[in-house]
This record gives sequence, structure tokens and C-alpha cells, in this order.
Amino acid sequence: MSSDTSRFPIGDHCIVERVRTTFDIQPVVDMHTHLYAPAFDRGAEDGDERLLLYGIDELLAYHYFVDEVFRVLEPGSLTPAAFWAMPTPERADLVWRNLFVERPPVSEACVGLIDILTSLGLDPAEPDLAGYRSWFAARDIDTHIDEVMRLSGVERIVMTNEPFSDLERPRWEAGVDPDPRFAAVVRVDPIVEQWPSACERLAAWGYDVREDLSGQTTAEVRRFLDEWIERTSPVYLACSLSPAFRYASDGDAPSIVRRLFDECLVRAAREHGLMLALMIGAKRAVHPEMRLAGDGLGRADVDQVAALARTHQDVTFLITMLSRENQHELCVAARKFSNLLPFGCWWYVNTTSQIREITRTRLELLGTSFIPQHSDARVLEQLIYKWRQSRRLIADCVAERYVLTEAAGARVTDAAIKADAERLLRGNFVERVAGWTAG
Ligand code: FIX
Ligand code: ZN
Repeated sequence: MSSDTSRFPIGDHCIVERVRTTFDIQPVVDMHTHLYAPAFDRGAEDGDERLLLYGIDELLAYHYFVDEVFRVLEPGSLTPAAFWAMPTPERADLVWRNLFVERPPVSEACVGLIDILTSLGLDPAEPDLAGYRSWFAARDIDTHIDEVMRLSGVERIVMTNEPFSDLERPRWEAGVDPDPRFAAVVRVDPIVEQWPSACERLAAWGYDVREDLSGQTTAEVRRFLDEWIERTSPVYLACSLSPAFRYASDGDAPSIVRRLFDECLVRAAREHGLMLALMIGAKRAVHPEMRLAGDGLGRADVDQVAALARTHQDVTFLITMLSRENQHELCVAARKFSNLLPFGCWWYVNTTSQIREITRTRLELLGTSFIPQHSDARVLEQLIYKWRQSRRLIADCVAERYVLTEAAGARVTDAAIKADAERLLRGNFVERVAGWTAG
């Protein structure tokens, strides 16, 4: 057996190939992305902001590369303001030159982009973007979506739909044709994270709400949620929360946040038979000038998650946390409360080393009763590299467990491997979505 413990005990055990092959072909339901069905951009004119992002310029404009390119530019040679003033193609050229031409691509996002180009049959060593641009420009978007979903083995793409987004809300209000390849989610961070400003906007939209939650406020917030659930038919409700999230009460009186959860978000989830996804740990705008690239992370308090699960044991909470330090605690909380469903290796822990560490911990503590991954893709073609990488890492972690299972004397059949791949890559999610249609 190899001495390299990073491969312990997987080695070249025959079961490894059976597991890898099974996971490679298992259709995936990607339960958290920022992708949109093309119908959201129907009627958009040239120059209009698009919701569905795809193609080489958007791939290189991805906020992960913004962080990384500023680290290699000559200090002071470019301010974030000057960077954002550049048109997208110019920003893409800058990223390509600095992160791919002038040095080998090494980071997760950089290697991922190379995987995308080669998977699409393109030479990843072009000195500039002209060739890629004409290739993508020739693609029909619906055919391209189907091809990317085929290459990534994604059966259905779950969107992140934001009623508080001034770009997205009008598209819904104008009417969006459903697309069976995409499922909706109602995402309402502002209600919890920026209640005062959310309250003002709800009031402006005609809801009788007050910042102190007096009067009909929580009933009106429920009406807002009910209307968006009616409009979008979401597969779950979602909210991201800062590391400082507190569900506890302030003394005897429940806090504003607690009432917004108990009387609005959780009640809406319960009454509509939906899961509530909480994405916890993002410190928004730690470097505001970097815009979407300016978010950081912090360690959150898993006791707050446990308190929610304990108070509402009839509601399933999908939970993902951004801090590496929260991952083991979340697994233990999920052992205590079966209505906690850990999902994904989110954002800054969506890296080779962290996916391996987190998935190993989850398998050791939770068996196969969790959702190992989502892509968080913001640009369509990212599905290709994110799922190729995660399938293999998850498969190898599962294979490690099977090797130990068999070493202890049990046998793991091909049917059992297939069943585990199905539950991990789609079943643990879709079986908790009432009326799930496979697209
Ligand atoms: O809150 C979220 O859904 C995060 O995933 C995003 O805000 C973040 O920008 C992202 O796309 C990370 O991968
Ligand atoms: Zn996301």
C-alpha cells in the first residue's frame, strides 16, 4: 500500500475504478448555481445586462479571477475603480494575459478554465482571446446549454432567484417561460441581513410593514414570500447569513431576526412544504471597491443553526458554511438534528484540498446522508470543470470508505455503489423536493 497518506488507503484497490466509473456517469442535480434559463434574457438588446452569463469574456470576468489578477499586477498600476471602468472584453484580456499567458495557470479557477477550453475542443494555449471569441459567438445558446449539461453530466440546474434584484425582478414581472432544464429558488437575504432597507423596499412595493415588526408586518412579509413562491414555484427557499448571524432571543423578547425566521421564513417553508437553505459565513464587502470579488468569510456559530433545527424539527434546513473551521461542528450538529442537511463545499472551501477534507469528515460522521456538492457556477461553462473535479474527489473519498468497509469484511456490490452515487449526486436533494420533475 502506498506510503502517501493523501491516497490512504485508496491505493490501487480494484473497487476504486468501479466507484470512479459509477460517479463519472451518474446524472447530477446541481442544487445551487447563479445560472439562469435563457428565457430571462429574451428580448434583451445589445448592451443590456444579461442574467445568463456564458462565453470566454464572462468566464474570465468571473470574480474569482478579479481577486487573483490584482495579486499579480504591478502594485498601484491599476485601481479597482479603473478596472471596473474597463469594458468586459478588456478586463478579460487583462486576466488572460496576466494569469494564463505570462505564468502557468495554477489556481483552482485557472486550472478550471483550462479544463473548460480543452473539454470544448479548444486549444488552451492561445496568446489572445480572438479565436475563443469567434468560437463562442457562433454558438446557439440553447444547443450550447445542452452540450455543457451533457459534458458536465448535469441533469438539472437550480437557479438563485432574487426578488430584491432590480435586474431580475422585472424579468419575472414581465413573465418568464419555464425551462425544464432549470429550477427556481426564492433567495431573500435582504429580509434577514438588511431588514431596515428591505422593510423600506417592501413598503414601497405596497406591503404594510414596519421596521419594528409591529402591526401586520410579519403577515405582510409572509404575503410577499407567498406571492414569490406562487410566481416562481421554487424547489426551496434560501438566505445567506453573515458569520454574526444570531437566532437567539434578546432576553425574553424574541429578536427581530428570530421573529423574521419563526413567523416568516420558516413558516413559509413549512406551509409550502419547502426546505429552507441557509448559507452561512459570508462577510459581504470586506473590500467594497472589488465589488462581487470583495466578499470575505468568517467563522459562524453553529449553535445558532442547532437552535433553529431544535425549534423547528418539522422543517428541513439545507446548510452550507463558508468557514473551514465550521465544517466538523456542522457535521456533529447534523448528527444531533436529522433535519439539518449539510450541502456543498461552498466558494472558498470549493478547492481540491477542502473538498477532500470536508467530504471525508462528512462520510465518517454522516455516512451518505448529506449533499456533497453544488457548483455555485456563475458562468455556464463552469459546470464542466466544477463537476469533473468534484465527481472525482467525491468518488475517491467514497472509495476510501468502501476499501475500509471491505477490509472489515463486508462486500460492496456494484448496485450498492450505483445507489450511493445516485443518492449523493441527486437523490438526497430531489427526494426532499415535493413534486420534483426531473426536468
Ligand atoms: O451567496 C452566494 O450564493 C455566493 O455563492 C455568492 O455570493 C458568491 O459570489 C459566489 O458565487 C461564490 O462562489
Ligand atoms: Zn452562490
